[in-house]
Amino acid sequence: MSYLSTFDPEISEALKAELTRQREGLEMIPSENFVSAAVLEALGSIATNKYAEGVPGKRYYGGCQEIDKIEDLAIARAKQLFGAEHVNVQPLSGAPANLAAYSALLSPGDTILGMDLSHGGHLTHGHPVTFMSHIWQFIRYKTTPDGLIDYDQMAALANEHKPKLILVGYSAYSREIDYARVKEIAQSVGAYTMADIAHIAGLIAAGEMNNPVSHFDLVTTTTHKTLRGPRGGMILCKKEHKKAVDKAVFPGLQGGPHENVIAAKAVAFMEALQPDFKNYARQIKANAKMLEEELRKRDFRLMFGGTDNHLLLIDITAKGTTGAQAEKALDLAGITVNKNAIPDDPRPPLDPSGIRLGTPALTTRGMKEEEMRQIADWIDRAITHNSDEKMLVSIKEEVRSLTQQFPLYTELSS
Ligand code: DSN
Repeated sequence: MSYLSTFDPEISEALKAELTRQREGLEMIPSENFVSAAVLEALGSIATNKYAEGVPGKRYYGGCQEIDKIEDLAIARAKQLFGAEHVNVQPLSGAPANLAAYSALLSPGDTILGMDLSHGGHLTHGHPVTFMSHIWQFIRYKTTPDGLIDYDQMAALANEHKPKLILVGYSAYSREIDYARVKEIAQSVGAYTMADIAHIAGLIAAGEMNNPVSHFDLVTTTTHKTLRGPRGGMILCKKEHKKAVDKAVFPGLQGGPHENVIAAKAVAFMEALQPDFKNYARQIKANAKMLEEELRKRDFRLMFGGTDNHLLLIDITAKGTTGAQAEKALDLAGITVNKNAIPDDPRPPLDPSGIRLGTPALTTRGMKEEEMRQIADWIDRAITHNSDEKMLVSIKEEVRSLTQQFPLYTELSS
């Protein structure tokens, strides 16, 4: 960072302060993680200088020999990780990957059946505030009162609306997904299938959750959540969709791929192929399960009946507070979570009824069940005393001393 601190002290100082924040706090936003120093190095590399529109071996620019090697490695490793027939590693992130996936298989005006946002879906799965919702007609299924995906409702809606695509994969849903059942429903109405595995990609790669890749037409993901790579996206698909997917990404929606990010993706995929990544994924789940148990003991109202993955969605109004108040109190206590809607939430999106929390980043730091017990206690104390500033500051001190036992980025100067 010496060049940066000399040339641009303002940015340098902000980055240093952010490093301190990441080191001293408990990162519990389930979609966040800490990449390795090797991933950071690739991300900050000279590959950012290169234009390489097209795909390896078929570029619109000269000088792509090394870039082709990098992108080919990223593709080969991603195929191996997920058992995919084809992978496009160029999507800039999850939302562009989803847009490209829809446009690869559908025509404007076609119908997509996806999960309601408040039941755990994602904005890009058809929320009316997105531009995509003007291009395609989205129908939404929900979860049952027990908190499981309502496959019967999915089947009934599929029958009624004859969608061209059925979509699963969620950003706030904490249970396993029955891909074979979804495939069956899709086949009964001649629909394509797509899974957005952004949140759980690392767990799937490690064999810790069901893998949709062999059942489904398209699978999209980000690379920066449980997969622990750089911020980015990718699309995995059957060979028969290769051409359509590649064309949809470029020239359909994107220009030059970010090859430094693709290099960092390749490094992260290599990391995920190591035997140790399996232990990491297992521990993410074990930590989430321990948090579930400890929070349940303290009368937290957990949505969807608990967790099978890395996250928990909690109706925090049952504790006499709101999502925004809880997020703020926990922030002051050094615990970062995000406010989140609960199913059919009567409250507004900027101050919903829930909070969402997860264990991938804590697990990367090496924290285990014992730390989860302690963290559940801090969460409870912070929520119960959310307007007691002294209490929140004292929790923050305790949090800081725990984080010192789990050093982060020792390779980087402070
Ligand atoms: N924003 C991501 C998340 O937090 O889940 C999803 O895109």
